[in-house]
Amino acid sequence: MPYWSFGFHQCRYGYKNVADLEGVIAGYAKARIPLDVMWTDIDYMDAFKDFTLDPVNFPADQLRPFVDRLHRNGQKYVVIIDPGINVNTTYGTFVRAMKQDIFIKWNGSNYLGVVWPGNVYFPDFLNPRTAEFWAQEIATFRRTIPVDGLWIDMNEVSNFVDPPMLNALDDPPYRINNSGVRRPISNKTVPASAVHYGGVSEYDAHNLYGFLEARATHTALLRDTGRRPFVLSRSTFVGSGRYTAHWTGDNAATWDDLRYSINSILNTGLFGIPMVGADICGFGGNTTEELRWIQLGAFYPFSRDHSALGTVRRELYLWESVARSARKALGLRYRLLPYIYTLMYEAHVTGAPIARPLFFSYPGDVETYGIDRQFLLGRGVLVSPRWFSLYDYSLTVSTKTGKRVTLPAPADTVNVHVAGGNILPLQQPALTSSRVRQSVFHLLLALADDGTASGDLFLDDGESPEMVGARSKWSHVKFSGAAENGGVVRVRSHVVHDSYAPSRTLVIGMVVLTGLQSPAPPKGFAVHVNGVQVNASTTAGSAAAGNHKNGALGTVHVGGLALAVGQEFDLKVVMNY
Ligand code: NBV
Repeated sequence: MPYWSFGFHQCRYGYKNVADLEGVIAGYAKARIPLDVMWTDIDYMDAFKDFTLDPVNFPADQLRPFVDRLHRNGQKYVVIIDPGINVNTTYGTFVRAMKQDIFIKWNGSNYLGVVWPGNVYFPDFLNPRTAEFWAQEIATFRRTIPVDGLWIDMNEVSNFVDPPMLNALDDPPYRINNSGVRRPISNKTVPASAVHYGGVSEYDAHNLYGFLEARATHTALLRDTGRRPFVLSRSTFVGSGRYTAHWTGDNAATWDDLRYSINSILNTGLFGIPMVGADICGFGGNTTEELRWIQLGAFYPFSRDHSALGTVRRELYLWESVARSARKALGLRYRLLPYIYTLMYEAHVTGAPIARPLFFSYPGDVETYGIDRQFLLGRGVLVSPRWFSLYDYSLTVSTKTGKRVTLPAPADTVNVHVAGGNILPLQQPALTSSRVRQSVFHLLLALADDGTASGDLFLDDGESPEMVGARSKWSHVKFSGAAENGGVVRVRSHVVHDSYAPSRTLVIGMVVLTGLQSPAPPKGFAVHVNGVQVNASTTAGSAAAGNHKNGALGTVHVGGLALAVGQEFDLKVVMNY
């Protein structure tokens, strides 16, 4: 996933026109809430036809300058497309598709369904010509509106009509439970007796539709932009994580759905799709100020606010208390971006999810198995959202040793903790991820009981197609820290790979040590970098070490440093107690 896609996204079904979009972006900027990506749902299309623009509300001569302005501001633009192609001989996309003969067949001709634009045929993504057709349409559309990513919806495939039943495939001796009712398997989709390229039946290929569309869309974007694509798909299958992000579909603005979003994203991560999120604030129904979903959603791997047509607006700046929570939670997310992006790298090379259930890190602790109201980002960060229980207004969490502790959870705060033993690379919060990328790093060391900590940083340009490939430029740095006798803490970096040039100019300006066994503030410090003492008195900030108590364990800030990320260093902090 490209780096920018880890920023915050704003969407809604029902944005009226380009001015409406402009207003939302201005609202975020004015409230000083980060916003990386603006989205548009089916509202931008002309009569819901893919690759067209509503000539009145989203005309090219307004939308194009709008997207150019977004880009100049370091922001991105994503729009939706649906698979069904409107059967309409005045519609270029349809005419070209017919010429290529790429639609799903049924009973001797193209299968006719109904979706937003009315009558539609469905592209058959098993047909290699379809991917070619799709890529051409996307490239042509991008000449008018250079979207940065595509959102592929309705790809189960969703159909507004129930197809007639032709043969035994359409009515096997079992039914599906669809919205609580037992229905034939073709309910609201393409008939199971429909036929794909190579004679493959829909019965056999049904679950692959979203996967194949995601792959074709990913390939099309890659080919047209030369950059790492961003695709968001509603339907997925095993392997989809290679090509697309996923959101959990139409949830509701309720406390229950807020809660279920956690196990949904954890499951999806374990299924091999690390980039996942639920619609923040809830899609259906009217959200409330109190729900303040962003306190959780700011820590989904994919963080997007989205809502349904006709419901109350829920952009984060609309309520002052929500805006405050958003600045706080998203501010932390943006500081954590280098850590989260490094987790994307880990997901890419090992398959480990970004958001993980606690048992993923603590399989030996059976107490963690049932925990679905907290989760980990990587192995280092624990997110504990806040719930209102009618019996207990505070949150209980279990520690590694199985002890339960109660944390205060004031309304504007979401509990997020770093686990002892980790080193987190942090950057400075900003309103876009592109600004964050240029800022100075802080290294946060949370020492474990045994006084050690370790962590990773992966850096690249955030958009080259391959994260680690023969032609890619990237840097991977491993950090380790250890408390030694006599009040000494050593922090070392080991450069595993370094071909990304900015690693030489990006610097670590501060190292924060927490979890020091002696809670008493040290009386003095000496700081050495690569064996040379840094004179603490040279400037006020130079190796200036402020400190404060953190619970029973000490915390020390060592500021005024300028350690190039790509250069190995050995930092020695001597504390005199
Ligand atoms: O395109 C409209 C919606 C979209 O906002 C939502 O996120 C999708 O899950 N889409 C479904 C079509 C059906 C809306 C009722």
